[in-house]
Amino acid sequence: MAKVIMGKVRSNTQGDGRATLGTYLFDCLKKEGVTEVFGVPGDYNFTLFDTLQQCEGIKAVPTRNELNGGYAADGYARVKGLAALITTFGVGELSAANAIAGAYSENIPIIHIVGSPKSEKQKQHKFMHHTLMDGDYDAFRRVFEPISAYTAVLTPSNAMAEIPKAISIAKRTKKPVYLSVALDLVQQPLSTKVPKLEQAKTSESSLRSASKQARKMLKPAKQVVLLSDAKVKSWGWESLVREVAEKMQIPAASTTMGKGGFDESHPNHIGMYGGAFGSKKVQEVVESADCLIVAGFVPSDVNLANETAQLNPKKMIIVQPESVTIGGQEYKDILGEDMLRELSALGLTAEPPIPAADRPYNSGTQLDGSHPLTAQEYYPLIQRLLQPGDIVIAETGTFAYGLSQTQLPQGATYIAQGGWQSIGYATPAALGACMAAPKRRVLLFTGDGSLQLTVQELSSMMEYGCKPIVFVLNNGGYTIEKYLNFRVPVEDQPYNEIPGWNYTKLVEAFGGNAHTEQVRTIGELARAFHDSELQRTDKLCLIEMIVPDDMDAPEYLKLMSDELEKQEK
Ligand code: TPP
Repeated sequence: MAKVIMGKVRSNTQGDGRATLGTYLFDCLKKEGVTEVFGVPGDYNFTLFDTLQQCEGIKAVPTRNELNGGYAADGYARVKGLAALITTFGVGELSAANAIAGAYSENIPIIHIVGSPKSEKQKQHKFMHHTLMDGDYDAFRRVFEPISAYTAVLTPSNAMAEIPKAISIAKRTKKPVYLSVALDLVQQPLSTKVPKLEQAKTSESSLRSASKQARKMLKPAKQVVLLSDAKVKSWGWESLVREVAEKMQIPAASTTMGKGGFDESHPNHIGMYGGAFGSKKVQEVVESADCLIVAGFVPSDVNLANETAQLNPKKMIIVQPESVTIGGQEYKDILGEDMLRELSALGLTAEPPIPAADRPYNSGTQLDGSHPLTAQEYYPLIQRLLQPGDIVIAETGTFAYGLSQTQLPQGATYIAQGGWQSIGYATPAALGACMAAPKRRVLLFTGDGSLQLTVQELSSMMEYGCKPIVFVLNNGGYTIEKYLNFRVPVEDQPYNEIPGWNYTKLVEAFGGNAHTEQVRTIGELARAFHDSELQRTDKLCLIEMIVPDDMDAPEYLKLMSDELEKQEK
């Protein structure tokens, strides 16, 4: 990695060998495997950055703005399990609020650290820059309260209690936590002992009752199906859900938000479930099951395909991180992982053979095709080009819906903001993913409109030696929005058009050394991918996919748009 802030000279203590608030904070993060901290410096967080600069084994990764820093932290946490972000008081932290709220919504743990003005100034309620000029120093912490699992204002006397507590809450809830610290307190020595933290655990009696009830529902069931949803990924249950399907010999499908949580190359995986918008075959299997085990359920409009999903709660076993609901009855104080292990151990196996998988993109694509790019052709091609272990990042827009229907190879990590859907997320998230796993291949798929929000992070990626392959879908505007606003003819939606940028020239403007190609046909896309594969060993690659038909879109999105229009009438 070139030029990332470096400076590994001193140990993580102050001069006299004692830990300071700052060194303790970064030591705690390091113990959790966080070795990169995203963020933007400011005069209220200089002591945080200066301390970080001197810590060994953990470094700052500055981003071009705080929103991007938050998204990068999110992408990093999706690969490494936990991330950290440093912002400055008011202006910096509020810029990161969208990313933090997204992480809250999507169950991604981020330790958000805010540097605030000197404690004396705060006590005296002075009107300092970056404040609301009303002396209220708690205003921004309150902004973060509903979008963080925990907030605390650190001092040298509470840091040894608050920092481990905040990290433990972030890990348990998989949500962001907020820690603010005054500029002058970061380098002060600590003055308390670490209290023992309570860990969440399963109530044995509750688990026994749930297990008995589950057996009652499962035993007479003829067709049992597993549905793997969003929280499977956040809570790291990938191997547990696979084991349930294997031990019970049942088919498994994934929801849109849960994509990638169940190994899609596994013989029990039958495809993606998307209510009326997705595969009819998968819909039939899931909805006709007489017992449906749903792991990590998030009953959102995205997952329930705008309420077209027909899932009967009376036939469902819903396994959540700290509870289980069976046929509508909730059992509290059960860790989801314990319930999944229990289901695997029940010794119940299904009779019928696993139905054949439905993969919309398994049809062949002519790689030498010389006609203009269309979704119908490029998604099957993309699916063929994916490799085991890839990190695939899909931006909100037509790409997210199209890519949700691909079959991922084994060991692939799929990153998308399934529910929060903030455009601009994917590019900085790709920076985070590259930092978290420098040896893995990272493929970023972004629309042109989304890229225009957070494009600067291409420059961070080149600066720090990241080598993703970036696919920019140039369809000249917000195509997905044109599908979703069916009330008005497309010609009357000039607000859904965007300025035409020269995407391949961006990398030059950002001062980087990248390999770029512009492609207009499926044959050119296949060749560009092949070239990028050779070039990406030492540089970022950017492939601009020029699609002449601005209404070209994947089938899933078309069905969704039709259904939404019907529902509106
Ligand atoms: N602002 C934010 C921060 N997030 C949003 N989701 C939106 C606005 C609304 N929105 C959703 S998708 C989209 C917009 C504006 C357009 C995406 O366009 P593009 O990236 O070009 O993808 P395309 O659909 O054209 O493939």
